[in-house]
Amino acid sequence: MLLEDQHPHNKAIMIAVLGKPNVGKSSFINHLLGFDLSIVSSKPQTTRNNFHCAFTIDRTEVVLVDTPGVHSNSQELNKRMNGQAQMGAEGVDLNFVLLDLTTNVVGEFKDFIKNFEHPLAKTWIIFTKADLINKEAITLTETMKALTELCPTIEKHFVISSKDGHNIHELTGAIQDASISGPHMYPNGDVSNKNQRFFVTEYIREQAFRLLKEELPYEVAVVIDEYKDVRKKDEEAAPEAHISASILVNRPSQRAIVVGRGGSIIKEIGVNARKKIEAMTGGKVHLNLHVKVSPKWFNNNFVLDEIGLPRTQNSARVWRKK
Ligand SMILES: Nc1nc2c(ncn2[C@@H]2O[C@H](COP(=O)(O)OP(=O)(O)OP(=O)(O)O)[C@@H](O)[C@H]2O)c(=O)[nH]1
Ligand SMILES: [Mg+2]
Repeated sequence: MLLEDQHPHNKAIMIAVLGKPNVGKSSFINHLLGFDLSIVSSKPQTTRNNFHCAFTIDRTEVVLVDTPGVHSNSQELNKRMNGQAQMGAEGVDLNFVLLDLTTNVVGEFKDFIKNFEHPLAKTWIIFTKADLINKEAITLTETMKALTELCPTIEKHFVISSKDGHNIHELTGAIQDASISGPHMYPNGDVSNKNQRFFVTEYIREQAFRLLKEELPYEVAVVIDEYKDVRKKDEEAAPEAHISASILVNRPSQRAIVVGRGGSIIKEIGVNARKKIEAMTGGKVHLNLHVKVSPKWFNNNFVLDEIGLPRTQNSARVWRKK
């Protein structure tokens, strides 16, 4: 019997989606996937881990690797986030470097290259947020010349918008043409190499990014304390999950802000995150949130390992709990 994932007409491609923080990497991925898998916020450095986001177009499987925005920062958390971007680009067939058209794209690209340690293999430039500029007025000839001088492996460029879908169809056609004959990595309909526990922590953190101000979202991490799938006697019944998670903050004063007056903020985080988790699991979710003070968790090996950020070459000797 011919296995569907090994059909001779199957094609596949893995693409790293790279760029500076806030250029629209996760929004772009969600637009191509057709649903909001990856978390998005108006604040930079929302994505912290790299992970696969898979979808198919006819017999072509496209695996996009979402990555944290590349930036320079000496904090251990940020070093590991940059490490995730480098790792996300390892072994891929193609790199997409996203540049936000509302910024100085050549300057931003220079800054990206400076902080991205490895030379880029085959690369396409994706100019994002085209809905925010006058598309008729842009000419990219000089810009592309400057970018190609900085990175000779650039092959193509596209001007897109994840808000109104501008040029997305042309881009997916080009992705299909660039894909290679081979088996699929996610033949059973899985969409990621990360599990539901990971996305639960992301959907809670997404609310923290939306509802908390200034530096606070950057000093928040989420860890799962307990995740229980409740087995129902009736096999047809929708699944049910009981989840307890801790929101870690750096200082006691931040705990009070995250809880909010009369528990209002943590309640809003919980209600919004639960809706998204239920949409993912397709069943009822009981979500219990606690706020814990974990001083300088962003320099703590144990916490960083727990949230899926391994040490990198640039990691400092970091503080350990005795
Ligand atoms: N108008 C407009 N806004 C966009 C577009 N793409 C992304 N955005 C907005 O840009 C902001 C950042 O988007 P993200 O997708 O989180 O960016 P990112 O590159 O993944 O950011 P990090 O994970 O922080 O590196 C959000 O407010 C998005 O709504 C676009 O095509 N048009
Ligand atoms: Mg992102």
